[in-house]
This record gives sequence, C-alpha cells and structure tokens, in this order.
Amino acid sequence: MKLPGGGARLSWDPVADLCHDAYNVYRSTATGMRPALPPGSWPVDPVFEDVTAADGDASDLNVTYDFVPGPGSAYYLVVDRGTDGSDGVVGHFGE
Ligand SMILES: [Ca+2]
Repeated sequence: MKLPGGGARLSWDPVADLCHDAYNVYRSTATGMRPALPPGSWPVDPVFEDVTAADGDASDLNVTYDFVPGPGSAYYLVVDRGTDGSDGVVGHFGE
C-alpha cells in the first residue's frame, strides 16, 4: 500500500501461535533473491538484513511495516519472533 509522501506499507495476517511475541522484518537486495547454493542458508544466502528497527510506525508488535522505498528492487520477508527472542519458521532458504 502506498502512503502519502512516497512511503509504502507492508501488512500481513497476525500470528496466533502461543509462542508469538512480535514480528521481525528482513530486507534483501540480492538479485532475484536466489541463493547461490540452494536451498540457501538463512539469513546469509541470499543475504537478508534485519530492518525491524527501521519501521516507520515504530512498533514490531503490529502487523504493518512502514518505509520509504529506495532505488532498485528490494525484497521483504516478515518472520514471526517467539517469546524466546528467536526467529520462528522462515519458510524459505533452508529454514
Ligand atoms: Ca510495525
């Protein structure tokens, strides 16, 4: 969804798991977002950067992520974060 001023908003369905704590958002600019060595290795092949703290709405508890797109293509992946602080199921790249 586009936001006023050139921003964008990602949104997703909430997680109902009992171990759910918050959401981590990762960003990749890897060409085609394809691993060099399939199935890949989360989060280094392809490289994903944790951009959770850059959320324009300043909350990792809600189901939105606001940002201003830069030049070129970027891929975003939202991963559930458990109450132990670790990533939940990534669903890609061997995780
Ligand atoms: Ca948010």
